[in-house]
Amino acid sequence: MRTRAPAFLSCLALSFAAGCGGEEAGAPVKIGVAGPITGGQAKNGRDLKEGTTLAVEDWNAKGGVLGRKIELLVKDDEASDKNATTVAQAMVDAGVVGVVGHFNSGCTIPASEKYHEAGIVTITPASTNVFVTDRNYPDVFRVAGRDDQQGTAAARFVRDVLKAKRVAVFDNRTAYGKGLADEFVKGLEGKVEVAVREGFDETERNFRPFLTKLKEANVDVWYFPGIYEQAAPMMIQASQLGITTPMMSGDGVHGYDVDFIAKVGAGAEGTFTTFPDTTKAPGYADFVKRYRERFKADPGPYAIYSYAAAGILFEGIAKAGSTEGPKVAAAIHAGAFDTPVGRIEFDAKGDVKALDYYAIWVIRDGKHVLHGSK
Ligand code: ABU
Repeated sequence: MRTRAPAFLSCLALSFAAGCGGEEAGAPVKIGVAGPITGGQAKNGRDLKEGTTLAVEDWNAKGGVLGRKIELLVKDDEASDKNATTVAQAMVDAGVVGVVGHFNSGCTIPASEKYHEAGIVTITPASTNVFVTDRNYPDVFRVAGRDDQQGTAAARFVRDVLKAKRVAVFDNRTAYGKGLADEFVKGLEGKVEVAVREGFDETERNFRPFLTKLKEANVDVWYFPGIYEQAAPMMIQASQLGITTPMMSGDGVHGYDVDFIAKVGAGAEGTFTTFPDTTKAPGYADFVKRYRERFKADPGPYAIYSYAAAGILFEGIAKAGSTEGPKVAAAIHAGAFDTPVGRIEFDAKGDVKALDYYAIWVIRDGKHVLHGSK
């Protein structure tokens, strides 16, 4: 396992040119953003990269942080846990102060082990598996919700609003997919029968055997908490098999209109998802306007969270008056941050305090709309 060289050695090497502290005076403050920049989840990676880029540009326009420019390193993990640890080591070697990322829980968990060992702050905008913060690392934060919150919200909806008697649950055996499926089942509290429970790899694209079981089981709803790259072919195959039972999914599908709704077409109508209602957040409209101006495209659902995560990292550095990870982490724990998704304070684990706001959405007329809205 390669980690950052002990601080005193770096200091010794740099001291002739730059003075102690391990950093050249006036050199840019390096931060990283990592996620699936390419591959089947590139839309997720784009949210992270562009949300963070906008925050870097905003801060640099007002002078950077600690009087130094911010330099952004973008690294691609292709949604693979193995790549994520390689990327993490590259970030450590490059001397980043903090990382916005990763997207996938299965990447964030191993990558943040490396960041934690090296004293680098991690703020994930999107990884919702409980274990990300349940390790209680003082330097790991997330601005997204947790899958125990999200799974419970989905289960309550299925149980109490849809009044389902029988459900099917699929998962793709990833930290996110299996973790959220388990939380959903827990949230049903034994009051709804799980008639089908199937798992398959995240590379699977032929869902007909599983969908056939679902059809035969005559369930009221099926739950697949995966990413749109699997959920889209699954829904297309369900339509081909004549399945009209509604699907419920989570934040891996919500808001990915081009990659899910456009691909699936009419078969996507009536699909439920869980995602916070960021549209009501005080800074949402301004963020969307500025993002569109900058990138000539609509932001995906996690772009605003990536912007928020980056802003918190920079403000943490400013409040700490230092780029040393433990000081920055302590400043983030102690602070309250006004972001476009609202005011954020962290609990001892690194989760957003008092966050329990998953809304239920449904796809209607080719758009995600709040369930129950006109
Ligand atoms: N929470 C959306 C998908 C990313 C993940 O947690 O793996």
